[in-house]
Amino acid sequence: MDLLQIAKQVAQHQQKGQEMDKITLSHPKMNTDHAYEIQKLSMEQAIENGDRLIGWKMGLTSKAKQLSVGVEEAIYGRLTSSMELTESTLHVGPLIHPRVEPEFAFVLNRELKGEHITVRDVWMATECIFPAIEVIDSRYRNFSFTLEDVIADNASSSKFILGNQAFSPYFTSWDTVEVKMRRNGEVVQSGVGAAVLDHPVKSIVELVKMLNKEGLSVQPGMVVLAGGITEAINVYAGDVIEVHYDKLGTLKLHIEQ
Ligand code: OOG
Ligand code: MG
Repeated sequence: MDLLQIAKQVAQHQQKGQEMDKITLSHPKMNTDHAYEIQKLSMEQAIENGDRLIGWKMGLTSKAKQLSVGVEEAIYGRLTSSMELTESTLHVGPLIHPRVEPEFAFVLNRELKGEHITVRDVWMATECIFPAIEVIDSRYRNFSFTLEDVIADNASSSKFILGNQAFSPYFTSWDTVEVKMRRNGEVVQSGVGAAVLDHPVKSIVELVKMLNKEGLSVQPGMVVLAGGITEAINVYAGDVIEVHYDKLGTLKLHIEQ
């Protein structure tokens, strides 16, 4: 199995927003180590083309999300500068079948690494937390994949947007924050912070442990998306998405062609 060759193909499909077949169809022996290596190599392709690694994301951190995609394990992906939306408009023309989900984004002010990382270490290293919306867009047909496929496709990462207001980590108990997502005024998903591994901070602990196995760490200044608080919903040009985070305000995303 030529991992670099596969990674180049994945990178192309990600850049062009084109569907592809599951890698496991042609490489049934691919395991999660191979898959994370493909993820790393494909993101290195993007970085060679001018993109920049700015953080990490956790995915499939809630039971509901695991059930909805049939994958029962948390995964991580890489966030780059080209994924960050700086205005509240998402253009779906270049994407395949985008979905959006509410998340919390942690911004770290010191390195986090090692298998013995604790919740306390994460709090001490958290500069601030933002309410966020993640846009996922699996490159696989029908958003259908195995654990290995979704890891190789950078955990379906596509875009993300942070709110304008940063909050102190001590502002609230993040597991109790209630979240409501509206599409064109109608509530389509609701959830609470505890959906993410009982408390979103645990997702950062989990990430650091997973990265440690690859000899990697979270760098100061990086942003980490902790994982979807509700299930993701499909979005189409013309939609207006509003996510209300109790006590933290509302994020809006205009979906355009
Ligand atoms: C995998 C990515 C999931 C999350 O927050 O759970 C994810 C997928 O569902 O395509 O980003
Ligand atoms: Mg997500």
